[in-house]
Amino acid sequence: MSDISYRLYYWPSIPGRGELVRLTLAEAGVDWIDVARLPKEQGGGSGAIVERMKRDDAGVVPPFAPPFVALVEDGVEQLLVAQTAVVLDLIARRHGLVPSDEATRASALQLQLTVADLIDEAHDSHHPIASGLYYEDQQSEAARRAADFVGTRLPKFLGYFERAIRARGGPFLLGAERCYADLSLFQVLGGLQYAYPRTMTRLLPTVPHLAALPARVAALPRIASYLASDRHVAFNQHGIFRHYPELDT
Ligand SMILES: N[C@@H](CCC(=O)N[C@@H](CS)C(=O)NCC(=O)O)C(=O)O
Repeated sequence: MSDISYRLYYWPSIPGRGELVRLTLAEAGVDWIDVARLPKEQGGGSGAIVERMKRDDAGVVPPFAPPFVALVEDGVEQLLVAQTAVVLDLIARRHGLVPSDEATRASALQLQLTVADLIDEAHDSHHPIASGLYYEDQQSEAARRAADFVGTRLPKFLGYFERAIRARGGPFLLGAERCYADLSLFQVLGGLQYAYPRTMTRLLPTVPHLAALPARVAALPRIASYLASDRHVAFNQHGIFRHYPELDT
């Protein structure tokens, strides 16, 4: 049997999209190195990400942004993949986190990409003009955008995931078995709870199947031990999900 491990490249101090990859690697039960969280003298730090993105290796499509992952088999790097949904699909297919039939695999990817859309909109609710500007420089636009997010878009997304769980009988997105998209949805619901606690307290009772999902994911043995480990990165005010009480109306 070949020896498989992964090298994850993601910003060291925020959970962000990197946490979706960590949850998937943890549930897959594989070894991974969190490259940027290694000390600089061991090739870590954010510089390692930037350097890797700038490399023009023949035959390798360069990543545009983290997270990206290198698959290492028997000590040899086999491939480098970016875009969270593609990364998760790759890991999931190799380690049994998604059924192998084409229709179900496509459904999982559909759900994952819808989670990605929600992540983008959650981010844009506090940074609607530019990621590179401070929140304080776009606060009035953020107030307008967040009002639409909590009033219209978030209820629509949550209602959609509630219907999706019910469509295949639950309790997970694809039915009785968890898949990688459940892990991402778990992370996003946690992020929304962190960023918009008042709104989530109001909305969650309207989506009971979805509201029950986080406890089920957190109880998966590998996820429970990952969450208790120091590999897990908690939500903070620098990530995609930020708590600004004035936006949580
Ligand atoms: N669609 C990409 C988005 C990647 C992304 O926006 N990454 C963020 C961190 S979570 C980043 O560092 N972006 C840098 C940039 O867009 O220039 C994915 O889902 O992986």
